[in-house]
Amino acid sequence: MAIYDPQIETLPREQLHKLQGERLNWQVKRMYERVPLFRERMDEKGLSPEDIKGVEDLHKLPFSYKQDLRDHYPYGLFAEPMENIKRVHASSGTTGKQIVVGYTDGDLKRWESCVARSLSAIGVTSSSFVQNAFGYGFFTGGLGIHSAIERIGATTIPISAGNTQRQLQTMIDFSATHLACTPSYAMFLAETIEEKGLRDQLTLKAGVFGAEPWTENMRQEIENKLGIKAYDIYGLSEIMGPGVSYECEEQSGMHICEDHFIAEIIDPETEEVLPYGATGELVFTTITKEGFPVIRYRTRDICTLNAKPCACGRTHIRMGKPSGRSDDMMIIRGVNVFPSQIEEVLLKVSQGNITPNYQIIVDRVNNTDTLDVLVEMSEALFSDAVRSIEKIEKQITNSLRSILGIGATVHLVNPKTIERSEGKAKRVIDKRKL
Ligand code: DLL
Repeated sequence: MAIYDPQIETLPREQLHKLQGERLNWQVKRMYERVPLFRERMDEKGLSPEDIKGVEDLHKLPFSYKQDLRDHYPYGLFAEPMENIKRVHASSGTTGKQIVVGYTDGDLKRWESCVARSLSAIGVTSSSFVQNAFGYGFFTGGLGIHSAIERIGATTIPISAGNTQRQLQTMIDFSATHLACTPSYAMFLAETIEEKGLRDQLTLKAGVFGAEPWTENMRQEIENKLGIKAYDIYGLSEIMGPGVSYECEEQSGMHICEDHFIAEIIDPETEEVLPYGATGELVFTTITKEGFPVIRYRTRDICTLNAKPCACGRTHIRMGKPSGRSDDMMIIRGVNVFPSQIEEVLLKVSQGNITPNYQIIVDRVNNTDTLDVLVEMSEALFSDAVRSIEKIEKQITNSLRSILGIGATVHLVNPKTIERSEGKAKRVIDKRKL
């Protein structure tokens, strides 16, 4: 598969490190002059831009947080005058007021090139047809992918998310070779294609999916049902949008565009920087962003970094699949519970009996928190004459109790009964907050 920007994507690490240092110095100086909140935080630490000589000094710099964007809503953290801001995007997230980010012309071009790296890595060329089923609008998925398809010179099919019948008709009639959307929507499309027996009419070769956590299990299902290769792409609005990192043909971690972003992993409690390979919270510093740059931004995404050389030849480090966000944590009967823990249990007991479609429902009944886990059984189990449903429910309940330390009620439900999503899946319904 072609490397979009070989000079940068395979730059020897010492040179990359040097480039990052130069860009970091530029950014810190510029933000100190232009972003009052950053200057205040530097002053509080008794730091001046001259104290930052290179990447080795990064750990001295103050962190930044999602709350900062809310507190300075909408434009308070921009580092360019508004006449240089060419586009804004916004994200409402699952909690709280929406956040707004802004891009200069240069930012939009750099974003395009990062996503173009991802699309090239999955085999998109000027003769491809890319069906872009990410939502267009404030969400960065639609327009972020769109510009890169145009940049590569492939044919864009800008269908946006939703309207599944039309998606399938278009995919077939317009000979789509590549698909971009959330993994949950890809699963939904794949199931519908299987149900309608349309697989033979597809010309799809590969797809790029992201914007939410997804498991290797989901990857398998999408690849098998659609007969394609399914690649991961990661990003967040605060840093840029899709394309902060992307998978290559090795499908073993996502290469971070390190010429634009410096990644660190920290212990979210102690804020200590952890070595490569350790699991912790991902923190990003944007070293080329003009409109809305951030230093040491706490993403809340939990994952690992891998600095081992990749067989594809790219030198940029890889991040593992984020397993979820540290702020996804629920407190149930006084116990901290992460959706990813529940997902892990489901993966372990799966063995072809259950599908990756599940939903967690938390409620409060008679002043006690309740936890219900709904999991769709597989078609095979559904049509199994012996139907060992109760046994599997019990097995999941026991595993959940030993991992979470609290009881949960597990329901194996019929295939295709959990609501499907056209965008990011809603895995948790916390009725206590409704
Ligand atoms: O989801 C940007 C994006 C669009 C990425 C299209 C990939 C494809 P936000 O809406 O700001 O931006 O949400 C960002 O989504 O902090 C992660 O928690 C999660 N996320 C994004 N990509 C992945 C992924 C877009 N590949 C938040 N795997 C991030 C796991 C992901 N989680």
